[in-house]
Amino acid sequence: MRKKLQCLGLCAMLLMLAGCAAKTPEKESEAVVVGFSQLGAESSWRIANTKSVEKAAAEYGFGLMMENANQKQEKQIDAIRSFIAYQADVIVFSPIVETGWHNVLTEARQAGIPVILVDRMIEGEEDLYTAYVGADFYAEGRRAGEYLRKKADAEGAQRMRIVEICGTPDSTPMRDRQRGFLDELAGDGRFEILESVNGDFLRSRGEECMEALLQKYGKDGIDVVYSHNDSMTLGALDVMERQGIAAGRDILLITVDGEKDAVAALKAGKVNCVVQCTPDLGGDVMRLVKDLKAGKEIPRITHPREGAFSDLEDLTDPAVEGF
Ligand code: GZL
Repeated sequence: MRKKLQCLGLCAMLLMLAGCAAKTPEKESEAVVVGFSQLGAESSWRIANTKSVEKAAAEYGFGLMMENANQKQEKQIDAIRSFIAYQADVIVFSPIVETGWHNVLTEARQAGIPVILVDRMIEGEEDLYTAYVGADFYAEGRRAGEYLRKKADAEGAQRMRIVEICGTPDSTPMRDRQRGFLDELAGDGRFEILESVNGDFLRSRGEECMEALLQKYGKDGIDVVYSHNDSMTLGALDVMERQGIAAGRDILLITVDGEKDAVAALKAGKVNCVVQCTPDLGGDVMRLVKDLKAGKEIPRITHPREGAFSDLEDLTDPAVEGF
């Protein structure tokens, strides 16, 4: 009996070793599993970003476990813990806010799983993530301010009263789009920020904010709306049109993202400046995953190329298009 068991044990071990030996490098790359925690589906930008990550993972032959947190940080934390339990090869996530990640990212580091941030940053904790792929939001804010300075020059405006509709509080795009805009206008006495309100990157909240701001300041009391994303801008546009306000003329509109509807509104003269923020980050992310798994050094920060379109330039250029 013992002999028979020894023989079975030997066969089992041989089969297991054979299985391991069958893994070729190509097979290894197909075996790469990426855990992706997406923060939500709050805007066209976010939906396009999710599609970009999914498409790139498929192109690289990586397995992708994606969890959508529907704007809840605690759901992102749960998702990251599930990726750790599954022993994903790499964790990719877009932190909805910059703080509150220390414990879960420490768990990922203790599990030996590298973390790549996509689209948004976290505050400090530099040793808890390997790389960041996403926009330079501060530069986006400065581009918005630069446009407004040039517009004021072109129009000979001596005073511009600005209301700001902001994105999700404590998020990187909100913080840095505001900081870049204010820094660009600092010291120029022509510009006055009347109020900054939270629109949470949502179209419905953008509508509510615009109604409240018009109620408070009147349509003759506001010269410029600076909105941190197109979704909120399109909501604000709806309100202006309902109230017979000539958006783009009576009140200037500066927006960020560059989705098709916003670029169409620019070409129709209803929006004055669209600052680009590309959602197409998946290719850069998955290239870094591949290099990481190959043991290569990867860049700490990867910013996509971005610019801006405005009514101060030729909008018939075919390059002026949205995503
Ligand atoms: C920017 C991204 C922002 C977009 C919004 O990279 O984080 O979040 O500007 C989206 O449209 O909701």
